[in-house]
Amino acid sequence: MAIEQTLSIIKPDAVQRNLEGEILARIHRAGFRIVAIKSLRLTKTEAEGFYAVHRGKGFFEDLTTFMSSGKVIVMVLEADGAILKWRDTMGATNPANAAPGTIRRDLAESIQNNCVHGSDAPETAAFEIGYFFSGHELL
Ligand code: 3AN
Repeated sequence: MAIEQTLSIIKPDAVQRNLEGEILARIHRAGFRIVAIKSLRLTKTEAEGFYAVHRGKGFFEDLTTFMSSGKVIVMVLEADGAILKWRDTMGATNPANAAPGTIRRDLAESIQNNCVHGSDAPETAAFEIGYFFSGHELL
């Protein structure tokens, strides 16, 4: 497998519940390198831009309000096959359907407040990493 980078977010629900440390520990245990990391609060417009692919869906308004409701931790993770590997570590979008031992199964409260985000394909990862990080932050 090739070394890849993926964009990961610890969402406002998890930060609000002080779960950053638990999630970072799982990231390291799973074998990712954290290439870049920052803490920030998205504006509503920035959240809408990030989730532009979901514009028009029923959950778009609530999702972007939620994602701009508090601080998030944004990271670039690197590993062999990082995109799929991080999605496996997160578990399914709906925590009720997520496999045992995954972050969402163990920690998430609902399909919206599901603690973490991960890119779903190489093109999405490139867009999402560029949304938050400049080239010099990824050295
Ligand atoms: P994932 O984050 O697993 O890739 P996406 O990209 O389908 O899932 O959805 C983006 C985010 O939108 C999810 N992480 C979740 O917070 C929210 N979401 C997705 N589907 C729903 C839904 N049916 N109802 C409420 N929120 C949803």
